[in-house]
Amino acid sequence: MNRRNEATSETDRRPRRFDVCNGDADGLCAVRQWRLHEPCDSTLVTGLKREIELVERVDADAGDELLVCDISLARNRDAVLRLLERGVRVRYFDHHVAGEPLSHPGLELHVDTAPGVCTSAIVDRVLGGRHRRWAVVGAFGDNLDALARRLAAAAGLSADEVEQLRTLGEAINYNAYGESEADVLVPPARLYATIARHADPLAMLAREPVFGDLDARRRADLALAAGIEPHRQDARGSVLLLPDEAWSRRVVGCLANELARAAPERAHAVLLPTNGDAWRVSVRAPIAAPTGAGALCARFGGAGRAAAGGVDRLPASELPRFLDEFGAARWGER
Ligand SMILES: [Mn+2]
Repeated sequence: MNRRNEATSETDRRPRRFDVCNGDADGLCAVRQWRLHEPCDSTLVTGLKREIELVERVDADAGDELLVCDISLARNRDAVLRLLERGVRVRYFDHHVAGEPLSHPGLELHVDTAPGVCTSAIVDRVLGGRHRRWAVVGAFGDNLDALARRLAAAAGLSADEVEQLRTLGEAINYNAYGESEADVLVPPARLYATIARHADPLAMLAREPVFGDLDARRRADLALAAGIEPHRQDARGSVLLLPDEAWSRRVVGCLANELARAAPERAHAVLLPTNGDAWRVSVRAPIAAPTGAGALCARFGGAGRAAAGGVDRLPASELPRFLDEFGAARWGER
């Protein structure tokens, strides 16, 4: 092999950078923090909330760099390994169940699956709180109220500023939910283009009307959901079956969070009809006992973290078994 030619071709090609993240507030705010810390031209790879296996969409080569935020390593493991073997460097931040430990000289891994932690907070920790306001937005987006308020207090934010960042986090999170881009107001990749124009989320909220539009639409969708009676409800849990409507598909994530906050002693399952006689399921463990959601979902082919999980496709025939296991779940046990 001609070593000089190899060296020339390596130096001729500038390394490319890819930012791969979930399209929700936590994912986008994690990337925003890192890119404020290390600005560069990079290609964003993101999608709707339900799109998790994003690393396989990246066509990177030796010398290229990947930043991956807020998507499960367990679901992206093979694609990450393939890129690492190709000589791509990968920096990975996440709080979802990661599966077997993965170690490679090209991999910098920051995974923390503790309940009460989100990816934006992990990035905040690594950056020493340099862009903390974005971490507050991400934490509110993931419904981690206590974490968000702790970060906000450490950043010296006023009560009014905290409320604004909460509205922002919830609006960005809401915008990631849908079956297709037709369901959402702005595809998350386009929303990030707006976010990337701003260093400060409070200034962004004041100047960019899209976030007020998202907040208004979110409230309207929640009002529609409030009219639906629970399918099952007792002191330990509540199950809501949504109709097959675009507003249902948009509101399902923030509805689960709102319900969880309104009844913190209860677990919540929100189910949405999906293609072919099946349900898409969102589960929230009780806020007062925030473990067991991911484990329950995993028994039905889904995934998640301790406090929140989901099943992409629960066949309708499996609904009775899901309702039984949801009702019998021992929340709060590790
Ligand atoms: Mn997250």
